[in-house]
This record gives sequence, structure tokens and C-alpha cells, in this order.
Amino acid sequence: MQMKTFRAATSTAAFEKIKAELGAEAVILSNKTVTENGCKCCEVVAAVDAKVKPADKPKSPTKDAVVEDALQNSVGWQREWSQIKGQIMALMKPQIDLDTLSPKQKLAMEYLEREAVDDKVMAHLFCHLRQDRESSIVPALESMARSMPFNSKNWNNRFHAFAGPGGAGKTTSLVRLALREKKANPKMRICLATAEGGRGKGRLILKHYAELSGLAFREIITRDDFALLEKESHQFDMILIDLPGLSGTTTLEEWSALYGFSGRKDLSIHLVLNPYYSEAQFERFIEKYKSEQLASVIWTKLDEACTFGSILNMAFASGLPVSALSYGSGLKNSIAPANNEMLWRLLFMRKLPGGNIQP
Ligand SMILES: Nc1nc2c(ncn2[C@@H]2O[C@H](COP(=O)(O)OP(=O)(O)OP(=O)(O)O)[C@@H](O)[C@H]2O)c(=O)[nH]1
Ligand SMILES: [Mg+2]
Repeated sequence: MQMKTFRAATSTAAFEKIKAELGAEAVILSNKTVTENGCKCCEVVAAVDAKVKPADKPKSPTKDAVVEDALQNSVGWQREWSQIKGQIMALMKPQIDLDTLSPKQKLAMEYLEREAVDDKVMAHLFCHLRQDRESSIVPALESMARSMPFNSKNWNNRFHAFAGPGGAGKTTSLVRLALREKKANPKMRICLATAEGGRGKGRLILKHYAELSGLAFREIITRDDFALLEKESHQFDMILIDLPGLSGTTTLEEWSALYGFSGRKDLSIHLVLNPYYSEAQFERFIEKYKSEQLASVIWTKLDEACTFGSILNMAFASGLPVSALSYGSGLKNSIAPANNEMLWRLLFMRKLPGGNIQP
């Protein structure tokens, strides 16, 4: 048996190193938070049976083996299923004859098409409208996209984690929502926690604003730190946790299990997204970030987008409500807890919650 000690900024980073060096068969013997050069980091001791060490395996597979591998693995199946879905939609499309709708309904549908609302949503709306030429599109949209404004009254779970792709605006929206909440309820005991690792930029931002605004600050390097935070959680009314952007194939469910988040009933995870990712990326995010605790979507960088159909597409695909809308990089007046009216204004008028209209 070969044993090795790994150090990294977070448990996630340490496990990635282990997988790369010792392979997926490696067994974790210990996992703890330690201090290195004054910075907290994660130390993991892992072991692997010398017989299955990846170094013993052939290093460069042949081209045929690579192709064979790609055809065998599940990505191939996923792609095939997504192709089948595409073909079903292509067959359905000619059936979606907008001329069978009333002129007002047709206009609304044409508008949504221009906003890059996808075929699945358009088909759903069409089926709804075709039943009654008098019906407005709003009830159909409302049954599809909900909002649940981010504030302590609506969201009374103690723990809130902000997840999403790298650079989506997780740290910024977390800080801005915490400051909003503190301003509305000065007595509220809020804790900002970072799971980003000792050297991350987001960590410094959270620490800075926590100190400036009288909020508590905690770091989560391993599951021990989260267990500690759970123990002292009765001291806080709201704990906002900044998660790192998950790299490679790591999923939110894997990450949550690693840190002891899984199954917690008092934890809501909010997915932070920008409206201008591609359709394929959105599909991937739905897979990567699926979790029982996923509770809402926060849309950021609305001021950099030119269409907002993805908000409807995501609501339809995920069933999640929208909890906040961010529309500027500054700290002030740049995030708003979402409501339905804001969503319809964005979608039909390209009007941001701050009042500006996107070209
Ligand atoms: N224009 C604009 N910029 C934004 C908005 N929200 C965040 N940003 C900017 O986007 C950049 C990334 O934001 P972060 O909050 O650091 O994103 P993150 O998801 O925490 O990034 P990582 O932790 O690196 O994964 C920063 O420069 C923010 O100022 C927004 O609504 N509009
Ligand atoms: Mg961040």
C-alpha cells in the first residue's frame, strides 16, 4: 500500500490532486484543516494499493482505444438523447403554427422567439394558448416562471449557499444581499462564510465587508469547519456561504457530500447564473448543479445581456424560482430581490430592475 499526504487550499482541490495522482481507487485516511505559512489549508492523507497505481497503467492509449472509450461512455448516450430531443422538436416545429393564434397571442410569441426563448418553452406556450384565443400569455408564463424574493422573511432557512460557474457573480451577489438584509434589519445576526480556500480573492472581499459592516466571518476549508459552524449556528439568524466555482467533472452533489452539506434541511442553495451562457452550457449546469437543496436561481450581469429568454428557459427546465436579479458591478443599487413584475419587464421590455432599458 502506498500512502501520501496532500495539501491544498480546500478539500475539493486536495481531492482533485489525489484523483490525478493516485487515481479514483485511492482511499482517504484523514482529512483535516491545518495552517501553512499563516494560511489555513486542507491536509489529506490518502492511500492506494500499489498494484492499482495509475503509474503502472499504460500512459498513452492508442487512438482506437480513445475512440472506443468515447463511444462506450455515458457522454455518448447523453449526446444521443439530446439529439433525439432535438429531432422531436424539429418534427413538432411545423405544427406550431402561430397563425392559428389571435394576433395578440402571435405578437407575444414572436417577441419571445426574438428573446431566444427555446423551442421546448415555445411549444409549451403554444399548446396553452391554442386552447383559447382570448387567453393572455401572462398566466401561461406565470405557471412556468416563479419568483421568490431573497429576504429573510421568504427564505427563513438559516444556511444559504451560493453556487455556480466560476466568475458568475457568486461572491458579489452574496455580499450585496447580506448588506441589503443588514440595512433592512440592523439587529439581524448575519455570518458570511467562504468555502473558497485560504488564498481566494472572494475570501478577502467577504472578510473585508464582514469587518466593515459588523457581520461575522468564517472559513470552511474541510467538513470539520462546517461541522464547527453548525455547532455555533444558533448564534446567527442567517449564514451565507460562498462556494467555489466547481472545476472539471466535480458536481455539486459530490462537493456537498465532501463537506457534509448533503441532506441538511435548513440549507438552501442558490444557483448564480448569467443570461448569456449558451443553451449547451445551461443544459450542463442543470446536470452539474442538480441537488435536493437547490432552491432558486440568481441572475447576474443582466446589464451585460441583450436577450433574457434564458430566464424563462431555465425556469421551465429546472422548475426553480428566481430569487434575485443583479444588474451592475457596483455595490449600490445593483441587486434586487426578484418579483414577477420585474421578470415580465425584463422579458418583454428589456427593462432592468434599476429602470434602465437594455438596447
Ligand atoms: N456588470 C456586472 N458585473 C457584475 C455583476 N455581478 C458581478 N459582477 C462582476 O463580475 C466579476 C465576478 O464576480 P464575482 O462575484 O467575483 O464572481 P464569482 O462567481 O464569485 O467568481 P469566482 O469566485 O471566481 O468563481 C466581478 O468583477 C464583479 O464585479 C453584475 O450584475 N453586472
Ligand atoms: Mg467568488
